[in-house]
Amino acid sequence: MMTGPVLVPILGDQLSLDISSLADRTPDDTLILMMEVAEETTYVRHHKAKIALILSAMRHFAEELREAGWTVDYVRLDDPANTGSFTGEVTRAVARHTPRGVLVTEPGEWRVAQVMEDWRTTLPVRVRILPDTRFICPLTDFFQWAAGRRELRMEWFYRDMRRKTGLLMEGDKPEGGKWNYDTENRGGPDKDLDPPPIARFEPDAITREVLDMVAGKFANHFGSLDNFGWPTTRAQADLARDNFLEHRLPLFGKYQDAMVAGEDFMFHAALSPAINLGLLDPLDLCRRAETEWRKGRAPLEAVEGFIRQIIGWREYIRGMYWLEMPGLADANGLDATRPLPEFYWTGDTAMHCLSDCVRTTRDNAYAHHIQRLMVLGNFALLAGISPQQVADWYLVVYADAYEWVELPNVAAMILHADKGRLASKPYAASGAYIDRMSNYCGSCAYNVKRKTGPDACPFNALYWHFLARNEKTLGRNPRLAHPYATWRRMSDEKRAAYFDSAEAFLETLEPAEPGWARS
Ligand code: FAD
Ligand code: DLZ
Ligand code: SF4
Repeated sequence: MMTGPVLVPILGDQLSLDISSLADRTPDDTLILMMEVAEETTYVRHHKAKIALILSAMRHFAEELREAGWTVDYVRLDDPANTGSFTGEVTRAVARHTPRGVLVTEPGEWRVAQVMEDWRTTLPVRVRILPDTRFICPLTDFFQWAAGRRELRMEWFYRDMRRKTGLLMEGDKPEGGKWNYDTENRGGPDKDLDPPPIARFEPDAITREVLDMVAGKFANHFGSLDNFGWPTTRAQADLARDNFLEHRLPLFGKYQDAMVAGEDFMFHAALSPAINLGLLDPLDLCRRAETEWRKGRAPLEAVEGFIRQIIGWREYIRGMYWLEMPGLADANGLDATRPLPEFYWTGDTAMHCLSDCVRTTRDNAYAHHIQRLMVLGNFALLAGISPQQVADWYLVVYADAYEWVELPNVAAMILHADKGRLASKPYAASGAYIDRMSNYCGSCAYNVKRKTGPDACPFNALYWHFLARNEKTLGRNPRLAHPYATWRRMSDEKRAAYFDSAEAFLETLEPAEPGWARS
């Protein structure tokens, strides 16, 4: 019979003092286990900066816990006894500490949830798995919301979340009379835009040690460590949050869809890495954004847009992940099988929009939403790239990427692999959209106004190729009625020109070497 303290494993993206596994615990009767393990650092070949961020934040969190009086058993990656897996390390810790039970907060990923379920039978002590209360909508509530609905649209979910949290509400009515100010959030790349910089943090001794280790051990992973400045502590995350609220939130709304070459963060928050790690509380962040509006420091359309991303999109995406897994990982509703092009890793393409998006991804482990959706994602959709290969890429390259948030965005939002369970239509767009929302096209080798031929913007012919290719599946979608009517009205000659142009371009795509994403 084991009589030791309760063992509380805390995973790398559970770095919150109010994590549910600690809620009813006291330091004198609890042993916290944190594990750097090869299984997590290499199950995909994460961007170097993503690994550095997570390991540095974990080490800082262990310090924070110790300062708050908790006992932490911290297993480092370079510990010679490290077994390399969560299960191996929890098993070893159980043998070491003979705890009377294991108490853990549910993980963010299906893969790890299966691992934890196994602990119930393989470990010689009782294992309790608690819900992750850092999300505002419990999964049980989400499943109930989804049950029996024919259409699971984010907008309806979002309105319920507004009512539930009271954010931007006046009684039971939305502040300003409208739920959604998206139509006022469509500013393009105006000439004199000068977005204030995001907060960046000089690496301290802990971070420097991790950066050195990552540079050595993961040298052949994608991405650069040169610009590393992500917040790795709660105090830094608070500073990054305040910097955003004060300097960028006021214009966040208007320019949230705009792209400017070299302006890698625009007016976005750049807070997703800290939120997903647990360094920032999403509801607290939304309440602070609301205060900015109530105090007259940020306009309603900016604050509503920001809050919608978090209590709307983020929560909805997480609910959809657990609703649709495990099938979502293999879904391929549009039968897309083309391999991922090599330029997603190298940035080596004459398409300026894509090369700039890959560059910021490599330099910062970050691209903002509209780059992920309407450039990188749109291209993958139009070119018919395999959802599993695209999902692997997104999971590798972004500092904020965990499968629960990456996969629904990739497979469902951009690639329509779920046949429209999440989004009523694919976000397919030709070059005209990118030209309107960015300054990329002015300095591109391709001509965005040209529809076909070798110097025409590839997005133009690919757009029609995509619609034609998927007419059986998408041709009756009411939200695509207009483009399909245009396609059907086109002369055979024009259609053939689009088709040939797209095919000729697709022929030129070099497939990526296997091994970039998974060993
Ligand atoms: P902002 O634009 O300032 O938005 C504020 C916050 O809203 C974000 O920090 C994030 O927490 C939340 N948010 C906004 N949109 C979404 C969304 N669609 N899903 C979930 N949360 C959202 N986000 C991730 O956190 N991890 C991912 O792996 C990820 N993969 C994506 C893949 C694709 C194909 C697309 C289209 C989007 C993806 N997103 C992902 C969502 C979004 O692009 C990022 O959350 C955002 O770019 C993060 O930067 P930010 O903090 O500056 O966000
Ligand atoms: C992503 C990641 C990486 C790179 N390394 C670790 C690690 O060494 N230890 C750890 O606890 N977590 C790590 N993580 C985050 C986990 O992959 C994440 O907690 C699970 O995917 C569940 O969401
Ligand atoms: Fe991208 Fe086409 Fe514009 Fe070039 S012309 S930047 S490929 S949208």
